[in-house]
Amino acid sequence: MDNTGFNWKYRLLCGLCAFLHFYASISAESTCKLKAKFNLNGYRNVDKKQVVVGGMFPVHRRIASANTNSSSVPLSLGCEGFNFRTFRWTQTMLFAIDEINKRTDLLPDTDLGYVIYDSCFTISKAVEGTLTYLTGQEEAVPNYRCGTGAPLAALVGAGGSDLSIATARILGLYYFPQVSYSSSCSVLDSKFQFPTFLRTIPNDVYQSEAMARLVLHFGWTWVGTIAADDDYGKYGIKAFKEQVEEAGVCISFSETLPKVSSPEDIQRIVETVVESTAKIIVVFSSDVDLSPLIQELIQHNVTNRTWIASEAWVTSALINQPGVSSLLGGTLGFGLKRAEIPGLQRHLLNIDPYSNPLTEEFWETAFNCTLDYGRALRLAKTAVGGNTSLSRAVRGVPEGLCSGQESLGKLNNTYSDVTQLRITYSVYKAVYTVAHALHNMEICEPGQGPFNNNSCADITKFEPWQLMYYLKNVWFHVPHTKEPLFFLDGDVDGYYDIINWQVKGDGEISYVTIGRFNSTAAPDAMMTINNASIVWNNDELETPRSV
Ligand code: TCR
Repeated sequence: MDNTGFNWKYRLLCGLCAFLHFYASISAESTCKLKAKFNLNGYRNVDKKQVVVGGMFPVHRRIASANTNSSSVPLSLGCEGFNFRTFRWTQTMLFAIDEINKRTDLLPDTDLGYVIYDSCFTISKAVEGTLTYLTGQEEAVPNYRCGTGAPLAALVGAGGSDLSIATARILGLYYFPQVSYSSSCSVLDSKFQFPTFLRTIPNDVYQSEAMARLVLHFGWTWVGTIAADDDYGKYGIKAFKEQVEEAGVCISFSETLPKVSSPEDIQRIVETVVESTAKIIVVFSSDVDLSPLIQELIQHNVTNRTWIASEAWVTSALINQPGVSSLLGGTLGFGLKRAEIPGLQRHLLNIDPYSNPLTEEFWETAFNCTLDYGRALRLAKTAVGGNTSLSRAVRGVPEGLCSGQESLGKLNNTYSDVTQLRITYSVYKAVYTVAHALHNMEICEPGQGPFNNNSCADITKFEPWQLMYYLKNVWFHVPHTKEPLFFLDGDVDGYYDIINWQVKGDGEISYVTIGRFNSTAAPDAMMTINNASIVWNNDELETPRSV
């Protein structure tokens, strides 16, 4: 029996709430709109139990502008701005699930299925997705869930901290676990407010501390700050400022990046940066929010500054575009622990463009083409019973159309770039966390369980709080890296590579690790920096002064 190609229930809530399924599927009829569908792909291991894991990723960068006309039925807004980096995270979740389903030592009697939502980088979409997930319906009715059979495990997500804060409040009401791969904001550590929130990314208190130590390490006493207009930016920069100000550093300027594109605001920030005598600028922001400012600074030929990067943009291809080297060469920043994930690249390159509308959109955006031609060709092939003479007749793909056979490998796209698997690795760890918690639930011996009267939970119909128990107590080694993973109050240890942007001969930037920060080390050994290996802006070897 083949259960390796097992892929069931893949739903993407994107844009107009279209929900999609992989391959052929069999669905039990019911009045529930988002009924669990089981993709059997011809085969299914009926002996196995099933559990659904939810995933939420900011695959699009924003929602399309709202229709403010209140005289017609309001519709859920569509999304735009496809993000290749975050789409890679989505595919990594599928890869991890597939890997787990193939294993015989982890969850041997249970198969994981998945439902994935696109939060479009927007709180309202994240809330919509969470309610849909919890209730099992397209139009979510709180406190009501359609019986879909397989129990829901946890939600892996939601992306930015502002999104996770919103989703964690809803999930917390039901004591439903959430495991985040990228929400690092310090407020999320409050177990009182977010009782069921855990994360595989370190809390930003460590990053703010590391940034402050970095500034003090080089003796800089005059710095400017720029923060995104969200919880990540605001809390991150606040903690940084408190620490450096206490040590006598003065803040030259504090700017906030607009969430919704605003040329006037960007212009104002450019002027501030240009006019300030501070040579060190600390930026706590996601790459998406920072990108418009960087474009504008390049237009103004700004050089001779040293940028301190927060983790969200330190290795981002959206920021590291051709032409940034004179502005951003010499940048220092904090990157999460990096890992190699064997087999991931092959999985990424083997993606089937026709799986669902999101993969279609990915393909069309990546190759700047329309896939309809390929679809037409396939239909034509089936019509003539697999006879390819028709396809041969129309072999030359007309311009602007693509066949789905294009080579992703040749494209050099961020999506399949596996050199900087940092958040991607965090996604991988989050999925494994859920799998290990479920595994421990599955192997519970009756009479020796952790619940009332030493009872166990039943993996076919457990309560969210029962899974929460196992998640809190999870302890395992992450495959391939052997890194131990466990939570202390839902948080992991703070570890960062300190990365320097060094400009190579061809003008390209390479990320060189010049130091480390480790929150578990003794206070004076937490940060190690190799000063001599740093290359500063404009290829200077001497540390810039900002006093
Ligand atoms: N925490 C940010 C979001 C974020 C992010 C990223 C977004 C992080 N790293 C990389 C895009 C790419 C870290 C938050 O809001 O908590």
